[in-house]
Amino acid sequence: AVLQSVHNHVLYLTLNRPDVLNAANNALLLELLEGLKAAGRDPEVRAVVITGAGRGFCAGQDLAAVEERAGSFTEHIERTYNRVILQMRTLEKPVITAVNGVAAGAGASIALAGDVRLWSDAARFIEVFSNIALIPDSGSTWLLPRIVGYHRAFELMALAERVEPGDALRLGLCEHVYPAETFEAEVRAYAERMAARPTRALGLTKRALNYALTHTLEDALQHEAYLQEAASRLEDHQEGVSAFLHKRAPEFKGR
Ligand code: LHQ
Repeated sequence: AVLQSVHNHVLYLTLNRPDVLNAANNALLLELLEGLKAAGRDPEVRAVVITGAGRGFCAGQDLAAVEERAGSFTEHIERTYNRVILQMRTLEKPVITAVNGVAAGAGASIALAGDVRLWSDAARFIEVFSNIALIPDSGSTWLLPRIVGYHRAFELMALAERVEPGDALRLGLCEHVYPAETFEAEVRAYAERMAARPTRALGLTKRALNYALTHTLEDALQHEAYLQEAASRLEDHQEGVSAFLHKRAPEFKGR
């Protein structure tokens, strides 16, 4: 249900149930989770791209596969979606969501949870949950209001409005929009540029940002100082300083 390939230090995780716009069944969620975990262990991987096969990104929970659920909704969500979202946010490498088509429900949450969100001009974002009288999950209630504010988030959720790429850029749901025809090549070039950055320092940057989102300025300053100590010991830091002093481009190794 998820295709994996590594190319020039970028791991591509391609959600692959195109007939149902990559709606998520258990296999898809667990394979996505395993792929993200493996990315954390593999020093060759310096950026991760999550994208979808076919014309969709991810249509959320496969509504025809809910019988696969072992136990309650709560247990299902905790075992699958929540772990995927937490793994994306805590993986100390850049996670890029390459939103090739419609992202709905939990699929919209996954699209949003990337560190960088690249959209095709064919992408659409829908907090579709209220159409089936559910609440937004997989972190949407935490992340979306932090991006667009409470009121815009509520309206998007309550009316299940379809957000088009122009509005997504304006609202901050994505960083870049590329034409569908060149999307794959643009994503590849972007991801490789990201993979050439000082991976460990970016991992610590993620940790600092995530910490800061839920702490006071005083705590965040202290946490930054602590993480900076770790960053200062990285090989890439020595390389960056040396490159600067010798007026040449740095060659980061990701360690
Ligand atoms: C689908 C789906 C789908 C199955 C398209 N399932 N087949 C967490 C935990 C526990 C329980 C419940 O929920 C959650 C979190 C959630 O994610 S809840 C939200 C679940 N997702 C939805 O409600 C979205 C349902 N899909 C849609 O609203 C539309 O398909 C969208 C707006 C995504 C796309 O519309 P279109 O571009 O018009 O495509 P389509 O509707 O024609 O879909 C294409 C095919 O994909 C179609 O099958 P068919 O056999 O007719 O070609 C759909 O049935 C199938 N599909 N989403 N979630």
